[in-house]
Amino acid sequence: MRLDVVTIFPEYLEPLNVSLVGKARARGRLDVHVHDLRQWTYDRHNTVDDTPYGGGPGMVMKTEPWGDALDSVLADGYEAGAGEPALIVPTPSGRPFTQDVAVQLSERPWLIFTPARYEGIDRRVVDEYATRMPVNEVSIGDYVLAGGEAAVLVVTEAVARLLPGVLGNAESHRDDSFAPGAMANLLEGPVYTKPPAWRGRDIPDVLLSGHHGKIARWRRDEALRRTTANRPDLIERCGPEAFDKKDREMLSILGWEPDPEGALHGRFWRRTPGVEQ
Ligand code: J9N
Repeated sequence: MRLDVVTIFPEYLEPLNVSLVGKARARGRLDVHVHDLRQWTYDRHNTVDDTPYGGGPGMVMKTEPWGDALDSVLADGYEAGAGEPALIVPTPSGRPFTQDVAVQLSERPWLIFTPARYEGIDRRVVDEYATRMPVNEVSIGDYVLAGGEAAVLVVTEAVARLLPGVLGNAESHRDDSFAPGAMANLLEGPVYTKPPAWRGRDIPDVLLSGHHGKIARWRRDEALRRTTANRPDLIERCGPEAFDKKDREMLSILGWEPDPEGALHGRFWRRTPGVEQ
């Protein structure tokens, strides 16, 4: 996979040289190109932004540097035989970046990222390149960053670890929380390693029992406990078929019950009124 990043802060992308993404590059799975947007400015001040039409606060990134940068990156990549590009634009106004989106992006040969500072990029840039390639405006969460660079690191790491040969066998991603098909999309429960006693705290006995059936059930119960506590939305949207008898028993202990009107509004589970947990 080829990645291009065009940014006014190329040094912010230094983490792409280390850790998992760095390893993917060393293993030849990723070919990363970081470009300084100011290469494509021609005035004394290397201007990349200007005031918004219609007024308002902040600055808008100008069309010409982005257009020239993207034309140049596209020419380079096509010449190198990178395949079909997709443009990724981090913005708080984008579609949520989820594990499913990461999987889809990991199947593409070439991703071009355009992290913006200020109040974003002149809309005509996105509209222009959308006529030439798929454009994904993505949000990594409901909070506002100062710029898209950190989002590029997030998306890149989520995608890189899905590439064949990047994660070792020991760290494979079949059981990830949010991996399509993982534990019916429950969060992972707690994990433990040696020593068995630490500062007066022991490991749950079941994990030392060697009883694989009981261990699996305990893990599932802990996953339900953590998911109801931290992500009730994930439980609510589970259909009636998502949980077996023992799951439903645990959900009842945790103060959850089937919503009798579930089929009407697509929320099949609700907190049992008046039960604290
Ligand atoms: N999810 C998300 C993206 C962003 C920004 S701010 C400037 C570019 C991208 N904030 N939050």
